[in-house]
Amino acid sequence: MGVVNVTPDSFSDGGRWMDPDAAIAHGLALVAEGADLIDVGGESTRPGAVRVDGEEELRRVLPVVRALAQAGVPVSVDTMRASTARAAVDAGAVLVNDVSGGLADPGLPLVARDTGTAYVVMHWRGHSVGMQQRAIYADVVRDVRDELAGRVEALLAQGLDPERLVVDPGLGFSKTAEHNWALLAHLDVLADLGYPLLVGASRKRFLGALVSGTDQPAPVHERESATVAVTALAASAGVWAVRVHSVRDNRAAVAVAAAIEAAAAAGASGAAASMSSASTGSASVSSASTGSASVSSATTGSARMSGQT
Ligand code: PMM
Repeated sequence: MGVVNVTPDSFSDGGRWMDPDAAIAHGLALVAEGADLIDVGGESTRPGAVRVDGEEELRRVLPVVRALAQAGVPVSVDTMRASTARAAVDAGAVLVNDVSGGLADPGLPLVARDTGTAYVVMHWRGHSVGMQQRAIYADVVRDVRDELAGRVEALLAQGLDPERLVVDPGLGFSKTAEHNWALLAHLDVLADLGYPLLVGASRKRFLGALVSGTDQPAPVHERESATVAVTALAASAGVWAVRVHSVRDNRAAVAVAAAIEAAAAAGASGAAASMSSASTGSASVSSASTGSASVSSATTGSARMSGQT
């Protein structure tokens, strides 16, 4: 999933794609690099960001969603507003990426329900202002899993189609670096919820801190290699998609994970005892990607995670 933020203030690409023509060209360039899906957003969600009003958000995203959809690109709309989601779906978006998981605007999941659009349920505890004060967990992996399970249950009660849900741990949203790493270390626990997983680590602050080795994170443009490493490991863990700002190298990382998975599976059929642990490891990838088939086809027509960036 390639990101196009039509915002002046996103931490990574803020201000670069405010002009609709530039945003559309960028989306097409990401597709040329290998993206299967383009996520278009008009509101920054970085820590401390102030909300943009609905009309302005719509003004930013709609021409971009419409043009990309008309060009045949599977488009996702990154929004917390029902009105924006509705207009974007009417303009051709095939997925609604709600970082609030239905908490910011209870009408938003209903747009997905009523239009049969796929829906991303991200783990979220509140809006960007004050978000990091909510980064308090007894056990972050268990708490995020349980809170996501609660959201999924509520969404199913609202009538959403379980075949069209994707869950996302929401890295960086009310989470410290330590929380993000713990969640990445236990993607299997989140996959056990039974839904395809989306992971958005791209260029985030915790990667900048890792690269610099200090409290002062490395600048955004120096976080790409770490992003690609996360992508390889997340793909190997069986995620459905990664949400990234730059596609080419992340696409290669997904291909590496898929090639190793295929080799492990081939080795397992040769039945050397020493291969059994590798093949067991790959089994979860296969089942996670099998589980994602319906969402993949709902959004991109693509069969499995190895094609998703
Ligand atoms: N992160 C951002 C925005 N939208 N959506 C999902 N599903 N998951 C994420 O982790 C996520 C998101 C913030 O990053 P950006 O400012 O670069 O878009």
